[in-house]
Amino acid sequence: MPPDHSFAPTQLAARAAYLLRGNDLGTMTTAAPLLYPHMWSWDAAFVAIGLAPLSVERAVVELDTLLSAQWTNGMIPHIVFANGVDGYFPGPARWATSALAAHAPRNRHTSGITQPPVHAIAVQRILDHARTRGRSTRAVAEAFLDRRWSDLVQWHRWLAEARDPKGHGRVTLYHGWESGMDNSPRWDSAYANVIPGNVPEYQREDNTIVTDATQRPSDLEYDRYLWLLEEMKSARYDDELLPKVMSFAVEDVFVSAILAVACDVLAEIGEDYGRPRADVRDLYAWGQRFREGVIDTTDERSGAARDFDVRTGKWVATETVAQFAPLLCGGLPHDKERSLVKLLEGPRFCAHPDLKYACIPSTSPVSREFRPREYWRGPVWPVVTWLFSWCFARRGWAERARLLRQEGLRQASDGTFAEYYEPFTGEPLGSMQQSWTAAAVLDWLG
Ligand code: 9WN
Repeated sequence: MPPDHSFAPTQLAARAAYLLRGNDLGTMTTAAPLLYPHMWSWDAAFVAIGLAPLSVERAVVELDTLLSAQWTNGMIPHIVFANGVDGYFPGPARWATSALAAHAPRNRHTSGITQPPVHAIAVQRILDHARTRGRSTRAVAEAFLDRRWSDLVQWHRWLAEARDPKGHGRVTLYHGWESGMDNSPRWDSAYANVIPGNVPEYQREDNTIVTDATQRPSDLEYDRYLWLLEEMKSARYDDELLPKVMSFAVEDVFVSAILAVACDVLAEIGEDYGRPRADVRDLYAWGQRFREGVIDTTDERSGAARDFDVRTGKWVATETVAQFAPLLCGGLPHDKERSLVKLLEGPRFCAHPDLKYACIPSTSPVSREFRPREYWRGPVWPVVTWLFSWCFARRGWAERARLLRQEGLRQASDGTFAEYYEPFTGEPLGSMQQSWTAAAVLDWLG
């Protein structure tokens, strides 16, 4: 059950800052102290957002560490392993990217897949904070932009080209982990066609840390996750071969919407800081393409977005947070957008009468797939609340942004900084001391 105390904003911010300090290994912040003792790609971006109000310099180091593990094809890998740290499966030996992947960095161990491209948002927050500081801090942020601009553009280019070769305006993923929403009902039908072959023996570590099995993916799900690794390894993580060998291939509408926003954000930064015009042009063009790709998936009446299963050629409509992807990037005609906002703010989502806080549950409580404790199948993820509140503020929806921030902070005021929360009781679930939850709080209270 949730602790019955709640922290006032200043105490909460102090605790969040203390947490990030505690999870700091020096040049990378672990996603969580026990469950995730390494750097995760989209976690690192959110961590940088949380660090920026504390120290622009330290936030820059976080992104530098991540980008120094970027693959030479442009991919930012989903995990950068901390040197000499065990405690997470699958670790470097299982991924074997250093031995197999031509593009993997030689000086760092990484996984061989990617994660949602929220990094441009972090760069923007860093520059925003730097502008309020003295000259030397501004210089650090600007030097970072000089140093990393082409890496960031190359990252977006890789997503736009290697992961959308046919120009659909949607990012193709080859593993549910790439979505960041690992076991969401969105992927059930695609995973049903993943038939694990000869999966080398393995021992899960996650369930020795989160021992309540109802909060984590099942063993069968893990077999499939691990089988997909074997398929990737058989293709040596080669971008050209993955479409041919992978039994899981989906166009993810949520990641596509994030990419659309991130391209716009990076293009705006490029304009403000005098970056090459050709880069800015490409970024705006990708932003537009992915926005259109997202809008093309939407239901005629409700405006709800869908994923696409590349293997079966079928659209996948689920009552999950992904339906609201168009609200992140915009582009829906006015009427459809109004319907979609109504869906979000209505009883199937944020105004469900039993919700403890008016945050967005990962899966609608009225959906058949809803499980209130099970990872991406129902719980509220604070970092998702943050992402929506930030996008809504960017879109000029100040009141909606304020409400999400208010509810997100009420939920987080228990001070556990949980990975996710049970939507009806507010019970903190998964990992405690999760870095990106603290980061969201720090940005909200910044
Ligand atoms: C697999 C680190 C990551 C997040 C993901 C979340 C979870 C990993 C896991 O933890 O995934 O990548 O082992 O379950 O689903 O979004 O980035 O916090």
